[in-house]
Amino acid sequence: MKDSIYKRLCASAGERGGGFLLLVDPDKSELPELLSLAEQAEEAGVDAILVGTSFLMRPDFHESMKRLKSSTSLPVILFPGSASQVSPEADAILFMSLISGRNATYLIEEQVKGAPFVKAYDLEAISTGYMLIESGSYTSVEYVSGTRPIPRNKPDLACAHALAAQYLGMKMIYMEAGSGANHSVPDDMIQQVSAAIDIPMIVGGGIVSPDEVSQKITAGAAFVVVGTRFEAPGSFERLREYADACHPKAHADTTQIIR
Ligand code: 1GP
Repeated sequence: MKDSIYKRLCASAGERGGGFLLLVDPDKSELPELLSLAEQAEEAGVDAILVGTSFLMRPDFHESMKRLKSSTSLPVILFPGSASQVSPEADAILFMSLISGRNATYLIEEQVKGAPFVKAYDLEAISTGYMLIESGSYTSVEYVSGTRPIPRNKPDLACAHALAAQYLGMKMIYMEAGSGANHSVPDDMIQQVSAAIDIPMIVGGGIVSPDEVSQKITAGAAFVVVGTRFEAPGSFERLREYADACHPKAHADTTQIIR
């Protein structure tokens, strides 16, 4: 099975202290904006582009993916809300199971529907335990998946879920507060889960500043995902600050060189 993108991202995150994944939601941006964002991402120091949404409403999704893929040399990784978002125009897919929920559709059914396409398109499948964490509001992913999140004051429950994913052989944990969440995943929960597991953790949802990115990395996230913050036209200018906050070791080295 292919694993080169996973290995490359993990190696880079190890060297630079973390990795920055930019989420592009195909339902929220027009094609020219998607392309412009992808073009600027590489220059800004983004490690990879995630593409996905809770509920796809874009009829030209596959054509848009093709244009997006040809506009960047960064890895393009699918972050699908369902099997209908498996596209041949990507390098890899976060092959996720919504392990915090008890809805068989998102635990295994969509995966069964999507698996033949992942194989046919020769996508690198990165097995990921996807955990929804309570964020202070009712999010799209909760509504669409019909699942309840893990309470934000129950890190022990989050640890048990993450460990189960690791023992099932999953390669990553994604702790998700939900797109546009009021509150991101709590730092103490990130700390406790990252101490409990040996696989890399992605953290996303409701992260709105470089300082918040730094806090998630310091707490133990290997990768931080930001999407909503860069959906407004012209918001790209601060992309580099977010990427730098995800790469504390690279930043420290540069500072030393300058000194
Ligand atoms: C959502 O974790 C991602 O699935 C990113 O969330 O859009 O809130 O940055 P935001």
